[in-house]
Amino acid sequence: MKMLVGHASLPKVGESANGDRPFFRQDDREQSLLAVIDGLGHGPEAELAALAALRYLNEVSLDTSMDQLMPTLHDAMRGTRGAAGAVCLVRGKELWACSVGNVELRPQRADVPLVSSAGILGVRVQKFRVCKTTLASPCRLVMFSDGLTNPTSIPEFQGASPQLACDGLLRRHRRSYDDATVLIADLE
Ligand SMILES: [Mn+2]
Repeated sequence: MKMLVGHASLPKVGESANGDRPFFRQDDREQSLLAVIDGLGHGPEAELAALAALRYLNEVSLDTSMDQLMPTLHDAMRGTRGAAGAVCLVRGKELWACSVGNVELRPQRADVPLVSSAGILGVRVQKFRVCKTTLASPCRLVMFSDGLTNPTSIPEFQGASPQLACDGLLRRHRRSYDDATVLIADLE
């Protein structure tokens, strides 16, 4: 599926390390991997946890199933402080999604019955709840960390590009006392 992606991320006010990371990757067969990772707390240790996640997400084959990808991501992050995180894998019109802890996926014009998995990536997750659905195009996926308060203005940015919408949402809903990240993908 053709995809237009934007993201915006800021560390907690007064902190230079950012424990939050947005992630997007697409291979030459238009298989896509999207994620928002929120390292526990904030500061350098949180950033190390998020970077461990990104290292794995950058390397994993996009032919990997989500049922395999999530536990392997979890293992790749062991030894770090751990993180919350939402991950979406898109192949054609098929979407697999999984969220551990407080990173939310809010689809627009699509129904994604995702139930959050309890636990902490890299530390302890009992069961990865993977949701699979078929997307009706066009739709928008909005993923954000808990550094944003309930972003009620998502619909107001419906006509804006993913990047402008991310910038606007971050400006409007960011909590200054935590790292904050939003990622938006438009699927055509
Ligand atoms: Mn957070």
